[in-house]
Amino acid sequence: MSDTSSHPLDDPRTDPFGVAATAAADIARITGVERHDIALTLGSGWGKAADLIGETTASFPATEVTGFSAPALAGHVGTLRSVKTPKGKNVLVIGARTHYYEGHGVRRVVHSVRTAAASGARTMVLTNGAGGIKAQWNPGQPVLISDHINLTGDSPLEGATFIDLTDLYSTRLRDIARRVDPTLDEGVYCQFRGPQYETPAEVRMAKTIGGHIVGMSTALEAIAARQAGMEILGFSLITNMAAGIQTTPLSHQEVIDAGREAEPVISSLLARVIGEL
Ligand code: 8IG
Repeated sequence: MSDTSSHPLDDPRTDPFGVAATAAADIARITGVERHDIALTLGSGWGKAADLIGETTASFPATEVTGFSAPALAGHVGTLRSVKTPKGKNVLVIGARTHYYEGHGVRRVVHSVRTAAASGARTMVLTNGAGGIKAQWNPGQPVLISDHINLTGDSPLEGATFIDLTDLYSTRLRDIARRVDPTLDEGVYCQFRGPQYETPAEVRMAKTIGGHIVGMSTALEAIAARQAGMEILGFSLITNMAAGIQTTPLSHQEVIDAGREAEPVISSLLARVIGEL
């Protein structure tokens, strides 16, 4: 499904950072908050966290902000919020993720991250629902992302932009998260293009090359966040064991159900971690 209306990021002559700056100005105007300190992208299952982080001072459809697209999927809420933590930090909560598999190009995928950076955020917290490869994990379990393997064959960087990705998922922030919950395990996130889930053979490949988590969102966003100079914390909710690790077929409904069940626990975990940032 392609829409025929023009989008500012679809014209290759447009500067994506200029669009992000305009979007940040929109957010400052709508929220009355000049700068945000932390940005949080909510993936499947993480939606309730926003309520626990602090006081929501503004909540508005992402479509009111330059360059944001309407959500492609029910369960992916297209709302942006400004939340003030008890310590007085302003958190921009992004409930509207554009996925690579929507086919709108990587500029639109990372627009929310670039907008968050342009809004002042120095910390980017990325959450997602994903498949688990490690045998000891169970659906409903949150894990930290320690590193990633980008299997999309694409990048948010344009031209000869050589960006270092060492410690992309900040060791410092992971340590803070583990202080809040010492039981948190971590793993390497493999981003597949999707939208189909993997074959069992693809999951075996991911495992062989060092992957522990399979998903469709976070690696491209993390690269853009690093380019913008942000410090990154990544969480995956294991909603299902990856294909072939679990013997039953994967279903979107299973993913939704696991997310709903885990939501109270992981949301409070996330809120406590953000309170420590
Ligand atoms: I939720 O098993 C969720 N997202 N690629 N594989 C991939 N993405 C996912 C999966 C999964 N589960």
